[in-house]
Order: sequence, then structure tokens, then C-alpha cells
Amino acid sequence: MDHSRTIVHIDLDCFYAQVEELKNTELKTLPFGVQQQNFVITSNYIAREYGIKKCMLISEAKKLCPNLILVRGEDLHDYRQISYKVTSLLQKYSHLVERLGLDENFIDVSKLVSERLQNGAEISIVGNIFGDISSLCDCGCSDRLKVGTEIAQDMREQIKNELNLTCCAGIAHNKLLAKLIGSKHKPDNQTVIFPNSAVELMLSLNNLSKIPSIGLALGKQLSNMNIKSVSDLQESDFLKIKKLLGPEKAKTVYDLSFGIDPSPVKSSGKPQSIGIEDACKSISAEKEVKEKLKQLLNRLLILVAEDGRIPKTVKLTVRKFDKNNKVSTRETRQCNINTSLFDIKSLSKLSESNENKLMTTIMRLFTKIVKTDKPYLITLLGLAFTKFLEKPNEKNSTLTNFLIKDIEVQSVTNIENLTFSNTTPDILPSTSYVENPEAEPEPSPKKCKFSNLIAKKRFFKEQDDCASPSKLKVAELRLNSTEKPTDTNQNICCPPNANKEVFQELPKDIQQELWEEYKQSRDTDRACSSNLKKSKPNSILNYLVKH
Ligand code: DCP
Ligand code: MG
Repeated sequence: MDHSRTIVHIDLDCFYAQVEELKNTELKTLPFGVQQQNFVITSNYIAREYGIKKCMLISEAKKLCPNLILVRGEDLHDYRQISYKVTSLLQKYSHLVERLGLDENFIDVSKLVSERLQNGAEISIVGNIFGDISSLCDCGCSDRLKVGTEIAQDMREQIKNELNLTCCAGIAHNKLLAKLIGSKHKPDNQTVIFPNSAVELMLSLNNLSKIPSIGLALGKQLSNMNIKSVSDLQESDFLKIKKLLGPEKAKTVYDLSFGIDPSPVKSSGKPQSIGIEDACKSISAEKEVKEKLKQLLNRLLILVAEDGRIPKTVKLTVRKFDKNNKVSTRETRQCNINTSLFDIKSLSKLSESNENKLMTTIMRLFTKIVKTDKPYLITLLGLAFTKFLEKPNEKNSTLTNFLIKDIEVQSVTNIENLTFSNTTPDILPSTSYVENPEAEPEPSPKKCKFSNLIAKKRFFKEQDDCASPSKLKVAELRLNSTEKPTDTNQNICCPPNANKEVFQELPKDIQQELWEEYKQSRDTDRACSSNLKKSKPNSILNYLVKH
């Protein structure tokens, strides 16, 4: 059995309620619930002491706790914002962070664990332990999981200190066990499980649907085969399940019942779609539909601006009510949109004419779903953007991006000749772009490399008799020195006519390269020793020098 991984599962305590407490600290000491429609979708732990549960009807909750304070929670904006902050924070521990809903994250910390083990630090278990630890597996997983508990503790502390939120953590060698074990001690706590206790944990689940991958539908299918509990599943005839679910799914489900889950932690990128929907009180006129969609579009654009990517596809969702058959049906249609409709500097606002163009597209989708020449009744409208263009940013920066930036600084307009592999002409960034406005841009090694190139460019520029010195700030880099070409301190030689001071500030590898280039050039054409450009006819450097 493979126990090589160490996975931490983090689940924030009463998430929406904690966010509301951040906004209004007075709530902290009072029983309160977050309301969506007629339900309390979550409540703080004080309210839970009264027996209030998630998704309880308001009326029922009020009976249990007449003083229950209710806060509306339909607008997910703040929850989403904080949710991404938590994920960003966890990404500092591993690049393998998988978001699950708004308040859960799986983090594969295997790499960090092995680093800590290599450093030889003392190992201790932090938090609760599930099951018997008198005879642990000797493959090394015990130590790894112990280190995992320390990492989970660090994560929780950081989330508390930096975001003022409490959470629970589960530590295990796979995702299934990590998720299940984390909820054993709540709130503000953590629990580890070692592989030898996996079966015990699975058997402690009182219902098959407690296994995360087994939803209600699959649970029902299994129940129809008289497989109702985890032990039923463990003891079931595999061939029968195989017949029902097919070989792959059957194996997955069967394995899960023993706590076996090889599924990897998949690094969550940005959401694949950004959308909002609004249930409405039966709309039956096109004008109302348009108004509603316009409102949705404006709300959606705010989310898009927060996300930062440029939408490429718009999707419309419509729920129609069929009076005759008394059924509601949802239908969606989507189409591509012109990315030039968006102004990258202010994605949240479209110009009037662009808004009209987009609304025309959306209404065209609407008429594909709804025959507007006949009576209709709409009970829900939704808008989403489903494909996006990533703009170049600090994180996925390429040399081209740096060129764009630097060219901007220099006000050079002739950039048509550059080819942009990840972008299209209509979205050439006019400002530097940070993917997540909340996230701190990470230092980029390529940036250093580029600044070296720029330094090189400046270095050569002077010799090339630059026509526009102000652009290149060559004043700082004047190559007017009469230093000797050799250096007695074993430093890399500064080419003649170069400003030694400036030269010495350059990184060693660049100095080396400059010297080599100088030498090459000198050897090639001693009479024209300053024409260093010729030494590399096709280099980026040449491009830069030209411009
Ligand atoms: N939520 C929701 N609808 C549900 C359940 C939850 O909209 N049926 C929202 C509200 C929760 C959030 O999702 O705050 C996270 O769900 P959890 O199940 O993790 O619940 P909590 O974080 O609120 O509580 P817990 O402390 O049990 O994790
Ligand atoms: Mg939670």
C-alpha cells in the first residue's frame, strides 16, 4: 500500500458566520445564523449549542433559539474574497492546493514534509490522534504524518494570525481520510490518522453518503442493492457492483470503503467559469428580461474585475416554468464574445456602446432559448463567463512580457514586430498586470534576468551612439572610462571605454558576457572595437539596441 503522501485538509469553521463576524465583531458573542431564503445555511458555534443545524428552516431555528440573530448571506462576494485569501496563504506551503467549495482546501505537503525530515528536526505530534498508535506502519509514513501535524498547526496559526479565522485540519496519507478525520474534533482543532486506523475510521461512518465521493444518487443505487453501510460495501460482491457501476467506478467505490484513495491533489487554478444567477418572480416580458440581465451583467463584471481575466465566452441560463405541465426546466446557451469589448484597465465597467453590444449578444442567446412570440414564464436568469484570456503577469511572465513592460517605460511605439504567443493584439497590456489584485506579486527570477538584459542594452547603447539617450537613461551608464582592460583583483575585466563603476554593479554573469562580447568583437574587428552589436547578429540584445 502506498503511504508516501502527506495530505492536509483544511475546513474553515462556520465559514460564512466567521466572515460576518469579521464585518461585525459584536456578533461574536451572540447566537446568529446566516440566512439564504428561508434557511439558516450556517450559524456560529454559539447558535449551534441551541441545536441549530445547517440548512435548517428559519422557523425551526427560531423555535430552538428565539434570540437568534439572522444575517443575510445571499451575496457571496465577501465569502469568496476571504476564501481566496485562505487559499493564497496555503499556497505558500505547497503548489498543490486544491480548493473544494469556498471553505475547504486540500494541500499535498509531501515535499515540505520530506524537506523538514531531511533537516533532521525533532518530530512531535500536534493535536488529536485517531485510533490506536501502538503498532504503526514502518514504511516511514508515521514520521511523515507527524511532521504533517506540525505543518497543519503552522497553517492554522497563520490563518488565525493573518486572517483572524479559525479552522479545522485533518492530516492523513490520502484525501479521503484527511477530509473525514478533520471533522472529528471541531471547531478550531486538528486530528491525524495513521494508515493502520483507516478501516476503523471508515467503519465509524454511520452512512455510506458520508463518504465524500458517494453522493446521494450513487448511495441510492447501492442501497437498492442492499448495500447501505460501509461494512455492507466492504463485504459486498464486487462483481455485482462492477455490473452496476462499471469496472473503474466499482473499484473506486470499493476501495473508498477501506479508506483507499489514490486521487491526487489537483492544483486549483482560477475558476473555470464566473457566474451569477437570480431566481425571479416569473418574468414574462422581454423588457423585464433585458433589465434583469443588465443588472446581472453589471454584478458579474465586478466579479470579473476581481478575477482579472478577460472573458471570451458568455453563457446564459434560463429557467422556464411550463404552466401546463407544471414543471420548470433550465436551459443554457453560450457563445464567444469579442475580447476587445473589455477595457483591461477597468474590467468592471463597459463603455455604453460595448455594453449594448454585449447585451445584444445575450438577448440573442435568450431568443434561442425562449420563443418570444409565444407566452413564457421565466423564473430564473443566470449569466456566466466561461472562458477567459489570461493576461501576462508577474507570475507567468515571459521575456516578451518584460519587453512589453520595458518598451512601455521607454515609450517606444514600434512594437508591431513582436509576436505575442499568449495573447492577441486586442489585449496588449497597457499596464503591468497582476493576476490576483489581493495577492502579493512574487519576486520573479526572470525579472532579474531581464533587468540584466536592460543593463546590457544600456551598456552597449552608448557605444552605438544612441539617438535618444533620455529613453535609456544612459546618463547613469556612460561608457567613458579609460580603465585598463585587465583587473588585478581577479575581477572580470571591464571592457575599455566602459564606466567601471557601472560595470561593477552588474551581475557577474553579465559582466562576463560583456567582456566576452567585447573580446570577440575586438578580435573580429580590432579597428572597430566598439561595434559590439555585430558579435551577436540575432540576439535579443540586437533587437533592444535597435529600438
Ligand atoms: N453552505 C451553503 N449551503 C449549505 C451548506 C453550507 O451555502 N448547504 C455554506 C455556508 C458555510 C459554507 O458553505 O459557511 C461552508 O460549509 P461547511 O459545511 O463547511 O459549513 P461551515 O463552515 O459553516 O461549518 P463547519 O464549522 O461545520 O465547517
Ligand atoms: Mg466549514
